[in-house]
Amino acid sequence: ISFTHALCRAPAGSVTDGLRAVDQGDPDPVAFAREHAAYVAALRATGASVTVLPALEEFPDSVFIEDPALVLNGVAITLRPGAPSRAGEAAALRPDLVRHCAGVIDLPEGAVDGGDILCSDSEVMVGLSARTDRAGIAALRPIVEDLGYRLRLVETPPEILHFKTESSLLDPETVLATPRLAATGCFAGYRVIETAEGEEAAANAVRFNAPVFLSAGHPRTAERLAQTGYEVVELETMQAALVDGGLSCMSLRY
Ligand code: CIR
Repeated sequence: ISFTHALCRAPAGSVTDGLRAVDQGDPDPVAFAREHAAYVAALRATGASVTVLPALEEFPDSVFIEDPALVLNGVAITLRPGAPSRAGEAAALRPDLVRHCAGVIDLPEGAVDGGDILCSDSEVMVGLSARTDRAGIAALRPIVEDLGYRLRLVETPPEILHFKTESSLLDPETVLATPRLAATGCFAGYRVIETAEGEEAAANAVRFNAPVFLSAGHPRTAERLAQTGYEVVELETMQAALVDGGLSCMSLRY
């Protein structure tokens, strides 16, 4: 939850071709750029140094920079995104990871999307999903353990894109999650704050230094967090939501 740096990637015009489970219309690249700029500004306002990498037109989903890599203790791991149209994003990002991180390790096989990885201080939870398979998790395990973390395999319920679509870490002991993900029992040992009914999309939040960034339009969940003592800052995610993205997907935090 305490970060000095973030890497983001500007949304491409081709984000209109981004993957989505249900089509509710294409995102508007201009509005997306505006939302993204507000997101970057909000991260910077916490005092972090935020680098915005140039848009990659050949990868419509590349604004969701969290999926092709994971940074642990300043060391980057290039992942292997499970969607064919996104597989090349890790190689495209790699030179920037070399420049900005203390080292780069490549996941050798299998499929893992960063959106399926929830990190706390001590453990890295990795959700099996349509994008993340057992071979990828098995390959990731020794890398994560070498970096001093425990890896725990969890299940992403089949109707959810990514494990973190419906969960985020609020502090070392506390997770924000949807009732359906919490009901799987995967957060045993953590305090769980559930999103309010009808506000499931709020679960993809980001604790980044002092504030918790929450997707705008989820007033009852915002209220729950504020009452628990968190500083809540709301950010618009309407464009990202049209292509199944949220707040955590748009940065690599370290
Ligand atoms: C995709 O389907 O891959 C993108 N349209 C959305 C990725 C969202 N990323 C995330 O939850 N980490």
